[in-house]
Amino acid sequence: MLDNSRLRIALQKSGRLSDESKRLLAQCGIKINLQEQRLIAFAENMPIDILRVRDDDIPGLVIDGVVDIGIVGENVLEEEVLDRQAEGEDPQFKKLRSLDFGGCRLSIAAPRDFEYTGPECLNDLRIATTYPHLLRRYLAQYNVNFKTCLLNGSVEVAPRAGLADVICDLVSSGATLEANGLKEIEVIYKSKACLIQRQGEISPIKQALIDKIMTRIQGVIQARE
Ligand code: PRT
Ligand code: ZN
Repeated sequence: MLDNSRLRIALQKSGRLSDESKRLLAQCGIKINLQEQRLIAFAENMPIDILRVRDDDIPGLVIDGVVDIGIVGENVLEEEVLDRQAEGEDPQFKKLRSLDFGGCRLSIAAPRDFEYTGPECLNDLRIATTYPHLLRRYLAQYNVNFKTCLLNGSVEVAPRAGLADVICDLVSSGATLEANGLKEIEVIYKSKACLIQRQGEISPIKQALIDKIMTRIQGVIQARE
């Protein structure tokens, strides 16, 4: 077991948020020796342990109180919250702040020749996505029913492969959609990376450390603006 007196921070191990997450902690003065294959890393100059996991696991680790704080995309966080709520849970956590990286949007995209006049056009279509709950919440506003094709990767090839009519996936530059003959027709959620803390009691020492990190993050982000 990890030492419970040390602050536990969950970061994405490798992916679009990992470099910026590491850089942010480094700029806050936290010295971490990250060895590529290790799940856990220890800060040399502060009582902090870093857990390096898949981004999808971070909201659950915070909500379940396994780690004290975590950095994750709001898209992944919100989907996890909706998923747990659908299971009858009441997931709790504190959002400490949005961060200045990981910006993207979750959008519905259709083959270029699709004639789109509004969300109603999507009624009864099959939509490929990794984010079924965010998609359902959005389309419910328009009373649109749809069938899902759940994919954790390669979502953009689903229409061409005949698996789905349209997709709902993350977009940043739009190049992936373009390369797959798709056009963005509806932005359903705008996301950035954010810092979250577990709910519940925390030792004064750990809380003081979180407060110190928050003050430093504020300074780092302000200096970048
Ligand atoms: O292995 P692990 O599960 O940890 O990582 P992952 O592969 O699930 O996630 P990863 O590293 O791709 O993304 C982590 C987080 O980065 C996401 O949850 C978002 O919060 C954020 N983010 C920001 C993005 C993008 N931009 C992004 N463009 N995540 C994914 N993409 C993908 C998108 O899915 C599509 O395939 O990039 C492609 C589109 O990019 P453009 O530039 O061509 O539009
Ligand atoms: Zn992931």
